[in-house]
Amino acid sequence: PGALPEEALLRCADEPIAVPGAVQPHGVLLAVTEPDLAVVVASANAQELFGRSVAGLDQVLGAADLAALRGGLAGDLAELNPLRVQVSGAEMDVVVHRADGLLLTEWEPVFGAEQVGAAWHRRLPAVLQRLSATATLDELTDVLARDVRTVTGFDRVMVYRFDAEWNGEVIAEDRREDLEPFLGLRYPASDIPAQARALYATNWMRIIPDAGYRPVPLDPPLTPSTGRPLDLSGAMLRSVSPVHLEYLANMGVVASMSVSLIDGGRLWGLIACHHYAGPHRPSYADRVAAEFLGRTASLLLPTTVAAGEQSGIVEVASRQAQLAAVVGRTPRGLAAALADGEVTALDLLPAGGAAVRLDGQLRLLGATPPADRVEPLVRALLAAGRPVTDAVSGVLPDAADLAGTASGVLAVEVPGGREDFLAWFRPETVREVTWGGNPYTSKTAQTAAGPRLSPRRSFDAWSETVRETAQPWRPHEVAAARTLAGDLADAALSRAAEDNRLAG
Ligand code: BLA
Repeated sequence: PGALPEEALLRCADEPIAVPGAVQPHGVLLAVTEPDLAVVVASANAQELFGRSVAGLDQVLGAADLAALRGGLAGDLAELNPLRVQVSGAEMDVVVHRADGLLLTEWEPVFGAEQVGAAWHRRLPAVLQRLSATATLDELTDVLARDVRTVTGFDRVMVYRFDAEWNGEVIAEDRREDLEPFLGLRYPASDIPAQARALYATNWMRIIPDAGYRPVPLDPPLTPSTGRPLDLSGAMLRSVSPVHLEYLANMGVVASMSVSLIDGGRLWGLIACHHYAGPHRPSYADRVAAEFLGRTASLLLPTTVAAGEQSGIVEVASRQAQLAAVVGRTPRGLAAALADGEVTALDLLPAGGAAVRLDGQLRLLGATPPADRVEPLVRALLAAGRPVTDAVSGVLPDAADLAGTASGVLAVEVPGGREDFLAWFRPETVREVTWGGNPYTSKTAQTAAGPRLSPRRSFDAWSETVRETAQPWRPHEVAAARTLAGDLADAALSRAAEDNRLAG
């Protein structure tokens, strides 16, 4: 009892996900030697599937299938997968890869429900065309979510993007109509711990067809040649962490699949799929199709993201030019022009609200703190030398109650000694998550290993870390704000000169 959250999160990162010592029950794993294909390690359900104990692959494969397997072993194993074979009249997909000096063969019976994306390769050109025709990250991820859902038949498909601290946000979603949207929801880094992210940065896909499954142990538990449990990091049947299964249960998820999105070797995000109605197991071919879409999107990501950032910069620059023109042609009443004109100060950059104080007049736009709080807030930030902040309450604890509108403030003085300023406000990013029908309930779960953080607890922990913080201000936004303030100062100077000339 009383374990610190950090300790519990560390335990999370200790989950031995590469060597769980067990597989999921929707298939059988046989690890064999090469070239004789003698079984060294088998999952405990092998006998049940094959109707006998298996000492070598030649006992279960027909001559033709055996020849096809042997023939493929010299080349790229990925090209062999899946090998469709007949075992005592039943069709199976066999998928192979190497680990721990052994050939790991995974056997998955083919079920009737395999038709969802069977004709997928015929649609491939259209799908690729759709993906590559997208111009923005929103479009790309929308198309990706939709097509992965079409191919796999999951109830919900999300595109999940990591931030610099490995927290994540659902940035695109396609779902069954009646489901509550998750779009825009954010999750803490601990929901996908470091060792899982490391694995997902090299292994593109994982599937849990039925999160209520009973793990099937490996026999023997320790591989004789290594003295360790078999490395299952590349195995499609790998049994997943019990913590994660608890997480899925808390979310009401029965089946889960995720495909990595990788940008230059770095895990950029995940395509995360949920099924709620019951177990769901897309065929191997359909899973590969989803992986293919993830890989293709991954190739398109860097240019799409860069284009988006560039267009954000261009957008701010063009608004800045428009506002400069307004300032240039408005000799009097600039506060009103910037607040009520066709292009306002709030349009300059993405923000929830803005304040314009010119010639002693204060004008507020959008969502801002109450009028009587704005000026003291901005002056205090300027006085503290922290006019640009995404965590106001860290600078001014008394302003914590303004987090809903002003967790982030970008303030600039208008030079000229009139105490004029411009300010932009951003709200805190945290939003409460309400799980329709299946609220997170358990807080700290007691397990044999001691207290563990449940997903609900981790969300609370994350909320604490990001509460009262806003989207950070980008350098070009700060620069544009300063330029506008400079333009206003110039306008004030030329107006003063004009007044002097008229008076003189
Ligand atoms: C794994 N956590 C995962 C995975 C996802 C998430 C997608 C990959 C496995 C899969 O495909 O199901 C998280 N899933 C999400 C999130 C959403 C979603 C954020 O749909 C948002 C909509 N998880 C916790 C805590 C721990 C934890 C507190 O919340 C640890 C104590 C662990 N998550 C955890 C572990 C794995 C994991 C260990 C690896 C599972 C594995 O591959 O074995």
